[in-house]
Amino acid sequence: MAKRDILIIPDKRLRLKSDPVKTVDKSVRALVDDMFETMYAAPGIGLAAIQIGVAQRVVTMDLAKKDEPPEPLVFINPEVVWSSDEKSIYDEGCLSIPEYYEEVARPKAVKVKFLDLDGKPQEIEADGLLATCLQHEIDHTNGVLFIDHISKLKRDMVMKKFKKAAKRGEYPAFEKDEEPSHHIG
Ligand code: GNR
Ligand code: NI
Repeated sequence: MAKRDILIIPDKRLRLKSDPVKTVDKSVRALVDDMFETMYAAPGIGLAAIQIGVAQRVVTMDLAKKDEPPEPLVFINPEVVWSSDEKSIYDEGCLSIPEYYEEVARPKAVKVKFLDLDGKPQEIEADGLLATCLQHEIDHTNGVLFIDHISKLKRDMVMKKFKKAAKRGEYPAFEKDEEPSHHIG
């Protein structure tokens, strides 16, 4: 088990479309272990593998409250197969966009098919926070971030702030942005 660095925007890897897992083998279980360690340490309620730089369609989640026992959930190759017309609004955050929160409207309920850790096909119907989080994580597997669902004005402001922070080296896990900075400080 190892805690991994979480990629922060504008890291381009966050825009990759992840590959489906072909076989749920030991290497996938090792990845899931690292993802839980990273997610619990952050702390976050969900994590997609691409957030630690692995472009595979693997998601971990734990929606248990602090005073409740852990409820680790794993979704491999998750896919929305039905979503409600009714929308719900949730104040979302993302470990790859630290300390930024904004309201996002998404389908209130979804049906998601996925593989479990035994490689067995499963399907769940979710609403509430589970539905929101599943959609947020499935977006990550497709290179989509929650700021893609807010206004362009807000998204541009967030991107600008994080590009500037990256140039200043404010986040240790930051990858260098394209242009070199012309000055120090
Ligand atoms: O920890 C997280 N909290 C959260 C809150 C509202 C909606 C979605 C999330 S997921 C986020 C962790 C994360 O970035 N997962 O990709
Ligand atoms: Ni996220």
